Amino acid sequence: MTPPHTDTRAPFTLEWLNRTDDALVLQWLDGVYEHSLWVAQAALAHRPFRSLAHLKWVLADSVAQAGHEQQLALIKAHPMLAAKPVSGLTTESQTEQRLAGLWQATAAQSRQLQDLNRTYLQSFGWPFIIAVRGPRGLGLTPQAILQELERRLEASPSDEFAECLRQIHRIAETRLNDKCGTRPEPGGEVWDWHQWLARFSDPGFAEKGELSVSYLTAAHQACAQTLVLGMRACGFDEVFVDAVGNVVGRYHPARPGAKYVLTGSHYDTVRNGGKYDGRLGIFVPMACVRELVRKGKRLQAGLEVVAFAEEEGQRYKATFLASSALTGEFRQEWLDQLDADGVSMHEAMRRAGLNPADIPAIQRDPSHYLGFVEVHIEQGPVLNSLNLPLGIVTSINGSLRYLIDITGTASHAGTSPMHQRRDAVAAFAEWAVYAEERARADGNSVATVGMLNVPQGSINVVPGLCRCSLDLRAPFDAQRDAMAQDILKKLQTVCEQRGLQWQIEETVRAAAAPSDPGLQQRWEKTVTEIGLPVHRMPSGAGHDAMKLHNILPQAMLFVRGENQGISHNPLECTTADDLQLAIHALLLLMHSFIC
Ligand code: HGY
Ligand code: MN
Ligand code: MN
Repeated sequence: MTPPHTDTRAPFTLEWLNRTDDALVLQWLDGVYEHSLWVAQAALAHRPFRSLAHLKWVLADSVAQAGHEQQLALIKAHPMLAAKPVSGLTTESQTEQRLAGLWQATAAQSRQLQDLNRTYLQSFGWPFIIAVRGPRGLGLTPQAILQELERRLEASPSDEFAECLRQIHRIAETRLNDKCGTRPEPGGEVWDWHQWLARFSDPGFAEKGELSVSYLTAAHQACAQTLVLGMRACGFDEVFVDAVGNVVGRYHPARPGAKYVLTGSHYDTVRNGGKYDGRLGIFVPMACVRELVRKGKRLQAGLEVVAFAEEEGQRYKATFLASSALTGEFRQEWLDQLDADGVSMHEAMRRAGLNPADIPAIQRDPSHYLGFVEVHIEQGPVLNSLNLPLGIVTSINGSLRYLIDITGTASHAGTSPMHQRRDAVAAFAEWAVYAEERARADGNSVATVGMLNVPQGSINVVPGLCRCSLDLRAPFDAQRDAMAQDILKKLQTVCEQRGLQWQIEETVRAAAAPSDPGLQQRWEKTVTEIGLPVHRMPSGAGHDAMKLHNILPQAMLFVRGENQGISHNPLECTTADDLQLAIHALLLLMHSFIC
């Protein structure tokens, strides 16, 4: 019996895959992993496959379980990327390289590709591998491929080995999609929505093609308007902007008066940040509502999606201010905070047409909701290293943030003897190394000085003032506080020993937020229903969910990041396929509420 899917127009059936003898299935899977049928053979032992997502994970995990030599052989089985059709290329590779426009590369690009390939091979001992169809699945440009090749030349051999395997699994994923005649939609459209919203960026970043959207800037307001239009286009029953700039969409339940599930995430970004942090948790539920509207379907629970206007704390010291408004924790004194240009939050709101007097009315009545769920890109390497598209968050780490001034005496760099200096930077350096060591000692705590400067510093002046930030996080508040106590005590000791002064302002105190067991189990059930293994993990990053935690049960779903999960960085990325799975998971979760 010939595989029904050799004609890719035929619908893929799991039943065929699970019921047919090995030889035929292997014939069908041949080519998914380049010249490496052993991967499919290893995967067959894990039948029955529960879904296409499960098949993809089993194949990837079969490679993960293989030894280093077999993995290296798999990498080496791939052809060098070429800017022209070369003999020996598999049909799949030819299709992919053609799709990427590699064969239309300019002569200069071809030469550069050959040179970089050669350098890469000499550096690592295996060919450069990239899924040329890219995270969207429609193909990278030759220029993008060359940029990636140049960037990855700087990686460590171990990171590059892992990245090549990830790229091979991504190649296999798109090949399997082709074989099954499936497309990750609407995941691909949602991927496009992220690119679209990233067009808006603040001055000083936009010109460099970097993404930075701080609270209530022109770019931020353009994002808000785009989200309003997007939610309306998806078919929400109500769409409005509230007094702190949150964009809210509500999709009513089948029965008037039934409760809502609250979901959402933030649309502001860090400076030169990624396109998916926050926004993914807005677009995924928007796509869910659009799917429901297209089917004319109402669920037992309503869905309220909040695009939070501010979470990152970039423009003002206050952070999570938007979700704080929903929980009734917005502090009036925040309105007097000034940004770097001396513009108060109150003034920024006035300029944006927002009325702070309306902020108290934003507070939500918890009795109207079943809970808060947030879908968020992982912002870390775990899911990427496990070849898992989705992860279940067990708890969000507690965090503390401070702004610190270390004050010594500015003096002549040439005439001030070393033993008579009151050097603010030297004091900072001694303290910062301790802070790193103290956090590392816990094993799962983190301490970060993300901002550091010497106001009015000069090259030939001993620094009299050093200004920095401090971000401390740990899975449990007691652990976080013990670390903070030690690190701040050390600051005092260092300053006293060196005869310096110090000032410290706590700007954020966010308690650790364990997931609600019931909501977490619902996420786990959706991931199981999708056919994937359940991986539970803490969140090192803070999220709006930790604020909603104060008034509602909450739980989060993580989506795998590409480029080893890097985040708060323009390399932050996820794929159309993983977005598709996140949409599927949220729809399943929403259907699970009987109320
Ligand atoms: O810092 C955080 O963890 C979040 O991205 N605001
Ligand atoms: Mn962030
Ligand atoms: Mn975020």
